Amino acid sequence: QWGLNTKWLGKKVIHKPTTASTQHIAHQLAQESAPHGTIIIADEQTAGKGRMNRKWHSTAGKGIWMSILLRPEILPYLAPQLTLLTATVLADVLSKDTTIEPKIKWPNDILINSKKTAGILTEMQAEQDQIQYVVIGIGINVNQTTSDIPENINSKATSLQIETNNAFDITNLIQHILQTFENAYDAYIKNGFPNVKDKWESYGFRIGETIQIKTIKKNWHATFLGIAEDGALLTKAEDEEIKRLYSAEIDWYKE
Ligand code: BT5
Repeated sequence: QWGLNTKWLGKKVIHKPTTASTQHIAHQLAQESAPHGTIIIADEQTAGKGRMNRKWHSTAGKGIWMSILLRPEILPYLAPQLTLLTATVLADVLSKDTTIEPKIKWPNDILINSKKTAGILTEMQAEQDQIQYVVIGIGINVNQTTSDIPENINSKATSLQIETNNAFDITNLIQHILQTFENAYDAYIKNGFPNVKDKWESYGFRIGETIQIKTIKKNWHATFLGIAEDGALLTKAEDEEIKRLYSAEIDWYKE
């Protein structure tokens, strides 16, 4: 059904018409020793997950709701690089398959015309200094019309169809994503992060601009310089101090 020309990715594909979350299935299969490269795809998710227990709306038949199980031989602290890698894969596929110019908003959003059309959720199971497995969840709004986007997010969310007035073949897009992902992942394992970083920055949202950064203790403004070799957000404050940020809240929409 999936007609993949991949070497290792998607040798095992599990397809569910409906499920709570493809992430749950991926974790279960990972515990049951499913192989590196196992894919779980759902037409509909009834409890799609974002980061930090946020909800991911997964309208039936209108998007790509998919998890990739990986067993990467990298150190656990580098796992966030896989999110950035995945974002470059999605941006590459969207810019090839559509007329759209996608942007990547650090760390995990794909934007079209400044609205979110895809999100990535990376979850890791590690013991000491070893990764047992990583699950990369990919959600892409494809064929939703405006009325399919829930009201509470319709000012900041969009779909490929809304932005292009075209309907897309979901299976074709999945094939293209998996083929592109396999090549990008193999290159990353072989050559490391520098090429991923360059590609990421070529799509980076608001690089060179002033952003507002919020942590529990304070708020400040800084110039967004790009990402560091380890995937952190690189900023320069008004006093010229260069900082790497790992988990601050960024207010991208103001100013
Ligand atoms: C994400 O979280 O962007 C990660 C989304 C990952 C979804 C995939 S689908 C396959 C796999 N299975 C799952 O259960 N999850 C993964 P975050 O950065 O926390 O963004 C969540 C926020 O985005 C929400 O709080 C909403 O504001 C907004 N949002 C929710 N659903 C959306 C949608 N369909 N399109 C655009 N924005 C959405």
